[in-house]
Amino acid sequence: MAIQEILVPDIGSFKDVEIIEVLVNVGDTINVEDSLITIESDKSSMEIPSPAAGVVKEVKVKVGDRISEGSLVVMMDVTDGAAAAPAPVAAAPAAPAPAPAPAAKPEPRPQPVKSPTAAVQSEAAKLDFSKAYATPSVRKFARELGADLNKVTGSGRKGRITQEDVKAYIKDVMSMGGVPGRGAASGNTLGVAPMPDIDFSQWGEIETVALSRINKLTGEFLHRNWVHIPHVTQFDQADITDLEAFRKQLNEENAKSGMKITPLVFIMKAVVAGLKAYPRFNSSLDAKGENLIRKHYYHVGVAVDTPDGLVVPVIRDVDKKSIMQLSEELKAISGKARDKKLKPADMQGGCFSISSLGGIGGTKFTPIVNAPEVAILGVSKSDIQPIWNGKEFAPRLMLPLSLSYDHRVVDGAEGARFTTYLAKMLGDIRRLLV
Ligand code: CAO
Repeated sequence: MAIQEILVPDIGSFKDVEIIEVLVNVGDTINVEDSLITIESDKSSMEIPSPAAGVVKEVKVKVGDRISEGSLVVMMDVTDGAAAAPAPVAAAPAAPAPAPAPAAKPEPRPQPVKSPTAAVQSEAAKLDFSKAYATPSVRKFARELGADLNKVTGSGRKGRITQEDVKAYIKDVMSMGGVPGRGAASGNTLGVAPMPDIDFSQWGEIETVALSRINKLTGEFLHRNWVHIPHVTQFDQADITDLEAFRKQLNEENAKSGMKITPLVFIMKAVVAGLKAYPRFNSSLDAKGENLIRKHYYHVGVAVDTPDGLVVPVIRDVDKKSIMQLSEELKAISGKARDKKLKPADMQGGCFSISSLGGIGGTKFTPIVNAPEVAILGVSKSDIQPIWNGKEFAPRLMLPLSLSYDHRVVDGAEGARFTTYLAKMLGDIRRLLV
């Protein structure tokens, strides 16, 4: 044991910066890399970690003091001899972030297995929070709950992440049926090298734009589903020439009411017919992957494009609603989504999702299954094609369908049967009545 001065290490271009937090008290037992103080410049904040383990004997700084490299922070009764050289520091940039300096990435400490949440905590312990703008107590809180701080949007001063922000993030993740921290951690569990941290400004002018909360959450779920679900996408097309003529007629008849019917509502009805004919598509795998939970209700999620990102509100009991009711509900719920008024419950309980890009364009795409559902239908823009009718080529309006499904639940043959069935229903919508 020896009393040792703990000094501010090399902190790059930071000089004469203000201390905004003192994170230790006399008598505290400190481990190597525990943060001692937080300093803040105009652009970012930074935590100064302890290069040594021991007991704090004297705190030599207070909030508001200004420090530079070499300033004395604490006197410590050192128990771990690794103290001699001050450790490099990990910067926590505020938005907009400056080009990050190469940051030391402390090895995560092993987490004792104590509770059912230990696995999630241990995954969170592996995450690198060095760029998250949060105090040590908030970092600790996030690790305890297994939350990935990199995905939390800060509401504090200069975008600092508060404990409340972590709680709100956990609430959002849970309400969408997820596990905090798992999304990002899943990349690590594959043993894949992390994405490199690149300074793009070396090649030209750049700007940094923060992802919205929806972007972050959606990204986490898409990543999780992409990694966990063995996807197959089946392509097909439906002849909607007659359906389109009927839809146009309905729209003309309803012109005064202002109600517009799009192809999507007919597709929803055809999907429900498909779910009834092929019930494996209306199921979910249980958590152990040993049983299928078959649903006897027909709630369909519809992907809605909003300025803040993709959301998938659910329209309930599609089997029990008319084309007009579905049109009204689709209009209302997509409006609610774009006005950011959806509640978590509006996005839960779906059996199957539809992602329609038909109003935009494209010929086909491969949507990602919206787990715990087992399939999703992508719809692209219809166009007129020459179709052989046995005697000649006739111009027909063809609708491209892209069905992605979880291959653990649905076989390829069943996938092809489902799209063939959809095409048959959409080709002659009278069949939806049978
Ligand atoms: N082929 C050709 N035209 C189509 C079409 C199709 N498959 N689907 C819709 N259209 C037409 C509509 O009839 C409408 O035409 P008019 O204005 O002439 O009447 C126009 O395209 C716009 O339709 P819309 O997009 O407003 O309405 P919708 O009912 O088809 O879709 C909604 C509603 C909320 C699903 C849609 O607005 C949306 O947000 N789509 C994007 C979904 C998305 O981002 N998916 C990707 C997720 S990642 O997998």
